[in-house]
Amino acid sequence: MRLHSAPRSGNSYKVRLLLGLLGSRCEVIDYDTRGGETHAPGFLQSVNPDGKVPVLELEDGTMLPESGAILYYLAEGTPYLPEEKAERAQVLRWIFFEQYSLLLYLSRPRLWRMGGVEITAQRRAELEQLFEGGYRALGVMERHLGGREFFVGGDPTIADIALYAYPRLCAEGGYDLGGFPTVRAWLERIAALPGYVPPPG
Ligand SMILES: N[C@@H](CCC(=O)N[C@@H](CS)C(=O)NCC(=O)O)C(=O)O
Repeated sequence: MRLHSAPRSGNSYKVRLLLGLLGSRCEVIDYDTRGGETHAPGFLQSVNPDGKVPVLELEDGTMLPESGAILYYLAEGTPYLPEEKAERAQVLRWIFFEQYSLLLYLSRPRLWRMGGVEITAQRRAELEQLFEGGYRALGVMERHLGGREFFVGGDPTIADIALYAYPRLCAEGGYDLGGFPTVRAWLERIAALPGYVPPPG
């Protein structure tokens, strides 16, 4: 297996984190996403027509894009994906929540800061909306985690891995997790797991 990845990509980090927790090794091929490498014709043709990482290249050469699908594939048969049907559905619920209700709001302000993007009046207005959506999603996580150690069942699953990356990185975009003590305690719980891989610096 090979992981097509980018060094500072939070979505790629999710996969590297799970690989570490599972004690699995995988060749990593890094791309410069800001330099447009993932939109080169060769990448679009043979790795991912969507021009994004992460992509897991399976032993038979099949390309599997989308962090949630990759986590699901890698976790099959491990404690990170429960066997019970209703719990598996809950895992998927949180992976979809992360993609639709959390990811963009938390990742874009970080992306702009990392890229030194000029904050025009229009972008400032957009940032306000992003923070509003992001804090709302963090509130959902805070409420769900009240009285729980992990998102689904009593042990860590790929729901936690999918949800971990961007809240862990969001301070780089200007977020303040001060009002989310339960989320912060959960972040520390994940960071204490054996095999934990630190986020991109
Ligand atoms: N839904 C996808 C999102 C992947 C994504 O947005 N990847 C970013 C890096 S974190 C990327 O490749 N950006 C380059 C681009 O869109 O040009 C996933 O969860 O894997």
